[in-house]
Order: sequence, then structure tokens, then C-alpha cells
Amino acid sequence: MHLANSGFDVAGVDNFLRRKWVGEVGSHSATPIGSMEERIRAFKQSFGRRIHFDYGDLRNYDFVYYVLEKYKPDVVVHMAEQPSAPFSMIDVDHAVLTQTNNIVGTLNVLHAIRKVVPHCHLVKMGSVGEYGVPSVDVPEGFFEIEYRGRKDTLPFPRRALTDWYHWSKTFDSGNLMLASEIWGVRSSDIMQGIVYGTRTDEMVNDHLITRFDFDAIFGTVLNRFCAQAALGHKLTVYGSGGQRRPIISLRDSIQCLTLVIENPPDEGEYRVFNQFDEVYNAAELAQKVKNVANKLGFDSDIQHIENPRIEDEHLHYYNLIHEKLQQLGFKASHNLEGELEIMLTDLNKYKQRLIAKRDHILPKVGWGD
Ligand code: USQ
Repeated sequence: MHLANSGFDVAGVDNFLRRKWVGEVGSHSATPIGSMEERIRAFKQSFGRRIHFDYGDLRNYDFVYYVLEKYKPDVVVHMAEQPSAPFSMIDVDHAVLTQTNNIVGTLNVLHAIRKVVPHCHLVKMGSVGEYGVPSVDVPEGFFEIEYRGRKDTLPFPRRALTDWYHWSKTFDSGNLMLASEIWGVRSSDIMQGIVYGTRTDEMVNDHLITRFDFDAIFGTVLNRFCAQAALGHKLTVYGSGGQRRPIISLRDSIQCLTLVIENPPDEGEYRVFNQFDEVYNAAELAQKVKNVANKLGFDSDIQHIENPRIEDEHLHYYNLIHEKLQQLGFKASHNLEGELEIMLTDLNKYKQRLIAKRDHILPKVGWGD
């Protein structure tokens, strides 16, 4: 919506697996989401711009080829992946589904770009979780290394977070790098932190609002804490809460993606952005939500529960360099507290939808199960 509103011609592609999967794990979006036809109509009414749409699955190469042939895009923004670590840990079927969906979809996109639109810029949503949590500074993709007296510039080692989902993203990154090297595909690989927020500037009414998951499988930490505060559920910090993660608001994520699109890489270039704004640990995030919620009159409290994940939950070193987006002009558009206030106010409107799925707040999938 932001790109269409900025003058780009936009065509979307989706097979609605996200809403199907959230339904399968028993939950729903806190915000009510209409059909794609309704949403496109509402966008046209508010902004006078038409967004094109095709229903299809990236795992089907013929479909990917067809849709690129139909629109001949200058840019493909690929966000069509299974994005949940807990979902990938449910059992072997979900691990295989996550990795085949993500890796096969990306391979099909790369091959179709090569055949149909070889000069197209691929913007691929990766994850900062591809790096894991190493005890040294993490550069934006590449670093210079000297080993046994010789020097080279190499990809920074990916020792992803501890789940099959984050590893699927590292495999994608390798495939993007290879396509650039052998075919000259130009690509931007976005190592994005955890996104939070209920809206962007284009979400001017309920028909245009984005989905907001808060269940233990598809909800991400800050969104979950806000939903829990709005619901009157204790904020569920996993373990001691020392695990540090980078975060970025939805609004700023869109700002960054727009900058990446407006500043394409050279022919054959594979480049990496570390895309986030601030870093906190889970306990600090819970405290921030609690403070804002109490200020707004919600009765909110924090509870440390047994960590369902196998991860380092104690205070640890974590320093990711993030300069390239700032160099392109990125500036955080707000402070965290301000955005939390907007989220809590928005979520309070949908309290009945939160109450309806209260049973899906506590985690049921364990890494060691
Ligand atoms: N956590 C809690 N309480 C909760 C939920 C999570 O303490 O109720 C903790 C988790 O233990 C974890 C951290 O918060 O250490 C983040 O968990 P998350 O579910 O918000 O995020 P994560 O699994 O790391 O994955 C999410 C998105 C994924 C994206 C990634 C960016 O689901 O698509 O790639 O964030 S990052 O993790 O920074 O790589």
C-alpha cells in the first residue's frame, strides 16, 4: 500500500497460507482481515490507486514464471515465507513444510527472474536470526578476514538461531549469493529484526489494517506483550528474559524497504542490510510494555514462565552493525513508547477477538519435545 501510494505500480501475489496456518494452530488475527478483493477495493476508495493481485503459490514454478511474464517487474519483494520459529518446531512435517516452502519458493523466484526479467532487483526478507547470537560484532553480511597469513572478504558465518525456520533463511541467503555470482542477479538480502506495530500511515480504516497475530506460534514477542496487556494476561517472559533481540516498527520496516527499492544494487551485486532500530532483551521489552500499559490504565504485570525454547536466555554480548540503511537516509520515525501507546489503544478496540483466543497465549510447542 505504501509503494502504491508513493506512485509505484504494484502487483501482489499470495496463496493466503498465513491465515490458513494461524487457523490450523487454533488462533486468529487480533485485527479482522477481509478478503483481498475487499482490501483492494478499500484501498482504491481511499487512495485512488489500483493494486493488482494474483492468487498463486511460489512453490509452483510455472505460476512464478507466468506472473513475472505478466507484469515484467523492475523489483520483486519476496516476503512469502513461513515466518514462525515455533511452527517449524512442531514436528517433522512442520519442519519439512517450513524448509520446502521457503527454500523452494526462493529458488523458483531466482530461476524465473533469470529467465524472464534478468535485470530485476530481488529484495528478499531474511532475518537477523541468521547470524544467531555470536560473541563478536556482526557486520552487514560480509567482513574482511585474515587467516594463516592470507586475507579475503567473506560472508560472515551464519550460525542461525536454534530452530528449523531460521536455518531455512540461511539456506536462502546462500542461494541468493550463488544466483548473483553465476547469473548476475541483483539482490538485497534483508536481515530484519523483530517487527512490531499495528499500523502504517496507509492503514486509515479497519479495511486496510494489517493482520496482528498474538498466539504463541505466530505472534512475535512485542506484539504478544501488547496483546497480553490489552487482554489483562500476565506478560509471558520466557525463562530469565536475558535473550537480546533487535526490533523495528512496522512503519520503519516499510520505510527501510522503500529506501532499499529506491537505491538498487549494481548488476550482479548481492548485498546485505541489517535492518532494525534498537536492541533489548525480552525482560526489558516486557517492562516497557507494562509501564506504558499502566500509564494508559491497563492492569498489567509480568510473569517469567518456563522457556519452551532451547536458547541462550542469559544476558549475552550482542552487537550488530547497522549503518547502510542510515547511509541511505533511514531515520526512526518515532520512539518505542509512542508506538506502544498506539498499539495498546488499537488492540483495546479488538479486545473481544483477543478474549476469544485467550487459550492460545501460553506456549505449547517445546524445542525439546
Ligand atoms: N519471547 C518471550 N516471550 C514470548 C515470546 C517470545 O520471552 O511470549 C522471547 C523468545 O524466547 C525469543 C524472543 O522473545 O528469545 C523473540 O521471540 P519471537 O517469537 O518474537 O521472535 P523469533 O522467534 O526470534 O522470530 C521473529 C519472527 C521471524 C523473524 C525474527 C527476527 O517470527 O520471522 O525472522 O523474529 S529475529 O528473531 O530477530 O531473527
